[in-house]
Amino acid sequence: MVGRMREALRGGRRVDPDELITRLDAVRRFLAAVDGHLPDERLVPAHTLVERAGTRLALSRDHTVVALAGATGSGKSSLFNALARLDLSPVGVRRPTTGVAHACVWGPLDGANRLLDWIGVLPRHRFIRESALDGDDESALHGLVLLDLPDFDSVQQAHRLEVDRLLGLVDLVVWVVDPQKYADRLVHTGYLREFHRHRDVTLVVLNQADRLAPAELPRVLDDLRRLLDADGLPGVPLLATTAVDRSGTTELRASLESTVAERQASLRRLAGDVDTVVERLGDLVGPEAAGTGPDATGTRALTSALAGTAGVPAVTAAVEGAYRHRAAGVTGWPVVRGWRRLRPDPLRRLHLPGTGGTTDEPTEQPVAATSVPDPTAAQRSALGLAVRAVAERAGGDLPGPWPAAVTGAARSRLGDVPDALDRAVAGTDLGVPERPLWWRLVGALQWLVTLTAVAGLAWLVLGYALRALGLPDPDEPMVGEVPLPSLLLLGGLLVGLLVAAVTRPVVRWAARRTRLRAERRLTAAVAEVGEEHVLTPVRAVLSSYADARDALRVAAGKK
Ligand SMILES: Nc1nc2c(ncn2[C@@H]2O[C@H](COP(=O)(O)OP(=O)(O)O)[C@@H](O)[C@H]2O)c(=O)[nH]1
Ligand SMILES: [Mg+2]
Repeated sequence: MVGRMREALRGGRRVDPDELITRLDAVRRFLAAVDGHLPDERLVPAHTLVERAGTRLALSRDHTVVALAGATGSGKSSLFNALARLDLSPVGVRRPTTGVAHACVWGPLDGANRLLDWIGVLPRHRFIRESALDGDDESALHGLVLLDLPDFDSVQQAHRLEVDRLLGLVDLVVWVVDPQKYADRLVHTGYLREFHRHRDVTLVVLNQADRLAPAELPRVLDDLRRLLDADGLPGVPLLATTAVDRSGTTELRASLESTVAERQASLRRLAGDVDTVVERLGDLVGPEAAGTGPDATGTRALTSALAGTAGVPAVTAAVEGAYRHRAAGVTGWPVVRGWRRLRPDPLRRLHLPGTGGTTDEPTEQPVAATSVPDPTAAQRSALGLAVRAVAERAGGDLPGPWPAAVTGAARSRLGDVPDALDRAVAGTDLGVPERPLWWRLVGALQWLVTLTAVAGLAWLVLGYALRALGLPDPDEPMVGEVPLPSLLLLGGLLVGLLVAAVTRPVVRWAARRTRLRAERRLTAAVAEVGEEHVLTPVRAVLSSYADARDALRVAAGKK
């Protein structure tokens, strides 16, 4: 019987300490990855586990903390005393309820003391087994720290809370039930079912077996076994004990001896805790990894919304206008150039720095200096929609609270966007030239032909004047059939018109090109604002998600 018992306990999985530590580290990594992205209340059990496991593993691997838990009067204290072979814990008849745990330590108390400090058993409720006589036949239990818990069905809530707290800390739980109350709903639904992930650190004893007729015992044990199966605890060791009889605890003692010898209970307990935590966190990550980040469509839409908000269309229209305005000022017919220059330059009206072509002023200008029109309400809401859309496209398929985290990240720096856009526009070299060489050449040509025409005109006027005054009229030189002064005047005028006719479409074409170049540069600048203020935060959340997912997979014990 004892042999079978040992087999039953050894049947549980072996937990490799290194593997357990790897899994716990993965839970820690998970918590670091999701920090700030997921609601804290979902993470409490994982935080508790990480902290508790770290302490438990650091304290003592040589001790096995076993708790006797059960309802009032089931015989926990009697079993505690019987196992300790001492009358240490107050038994029901004298003191029906105690709100605190009592501990008995087998072996030297030193190492166990820190463990008990952590568990929270007061020094005056700690007992040591070894110093009290008979060293040898107790040596098999060396390393056992046995706890007599308060009743979990106590009328005092403080006692029940204390039981719950202690059940979270111990390595192995011995559930003590008695023939009257073994089917009690509270123990099954309230406790045993909750422990189904801790099957291999759970033991059930039917105490007060002496109160049953020998023929009845197997029937009650069968019935109890059935209930345990229904609790999700199939195969947990189930023993019958009699606390008032010395030989009535032999089996329980043997089973505890093998548990202590194995030194697996604390590891199994924590492994079960990791299982529970991982299972509860399971819905926070999906089966598939998320995409790599915001997609091209969403990004394009975001950039164009940002461009609208930044007033890029107004600036590029001004760029084209400014090019034509300036070109006309330099290449136009000299007679009307001055008049043209009186009209304002469309780009200078925007007070953008660096609009003087190649001779750029420093780009770090005060933001408020530009007069780019403020975004309209429609543009602002278009930007809001684009930000939301980019977040939804990037994180919409993620499980649980993640889509909200992605959207939150996308919007997190929206307040800084207007200033950043102003700086981006102000800092962009729009590439509108002041007086390129070809303008000046055309301008010079225009001067030349105009002067030619003027010279011709003057010559003609002079000829008429001389004739009118009856003075001798010098012979006008002839070019073919045409007198030279008329040729100069008409030719000058004609060539001037011709140069203007040829220049105009070239200027228009060059203005459009300049506008497109400015548009490209501005788009790149506002795209960078989007990258920094919207896409980077989104990517950070997605990468956290990937980390969390990976960590949880490791925590689950999967390779
Ligand atoms: N006949 C019999 N009585 C028991 C046994 N175990 C405990 N008792 C009695 O049951 C009552 C409650 O025991 P106690 O150890 O205080 O139960 P606790 O409330 O679970 O700590 C006491 O009167 C014990 O003497 C047992 O195995 N057989
Ligand atoms: Mg008691």
